[in-house]
Amino acid sequence: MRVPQKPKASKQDPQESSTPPVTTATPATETIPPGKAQPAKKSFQQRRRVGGKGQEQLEVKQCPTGRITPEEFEQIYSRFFPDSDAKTYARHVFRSFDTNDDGTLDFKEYIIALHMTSTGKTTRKLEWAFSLFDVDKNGYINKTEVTEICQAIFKLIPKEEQSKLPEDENTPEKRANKLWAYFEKKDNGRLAEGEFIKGVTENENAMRLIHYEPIAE
Ligand SMILES: [Ca+2]
Ligand SMILES: [Ca+2]
Repeated sequence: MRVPQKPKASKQDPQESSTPPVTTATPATETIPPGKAQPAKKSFQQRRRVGGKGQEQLEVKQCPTGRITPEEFEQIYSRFFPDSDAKTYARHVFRSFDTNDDGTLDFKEYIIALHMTSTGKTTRKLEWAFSLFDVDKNGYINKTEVTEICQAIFKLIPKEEQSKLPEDENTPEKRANKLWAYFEKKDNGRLAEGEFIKGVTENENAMRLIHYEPIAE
């Protein structure tokens, strides 16, 4: 299993902090799911500022454990994808961030998640994308895993939008086939992280197919 580099932002050890600023029990409306690039970063900065102005008590009350459960994570995602089913995708994202496999996201994991997904560096985002696709965390992506994530991505796409997709990517299987073909691997082959990042970086179609960007309203 790959453990992400500890970012500078996580210097503050959650165990030592009596006032974790991440609210989880009742996600505030401004809580942005990791993966939503810039807003997520802003959200964290806002939270830190709020924490710095003496409102820690409120935050702590709302967040007694300082941990996010899969259900809470799904709720956060569902708010951002009201017209589709974000649960499956949220579960995969959650798994990719739950680096110690204990079934919850602690403060450190959450901060790493924000760092991985909101930093401007494409490589860091693609490292995260790799961990998202590596469903069994064995260090390789196979076609079954690509299909699984494509199914989750597909559920994020509102039905109306699905009907407008190109013929060769209008089902999860077609999307997976198209994406897998860009990596030039056999159906029973597997992709290491470097190959995945290189393949996606060199092909904008592959880059587009590994995620779903909601159309801005
Ligand atoms: Ca965990
Ligand atoms: Ca794997």
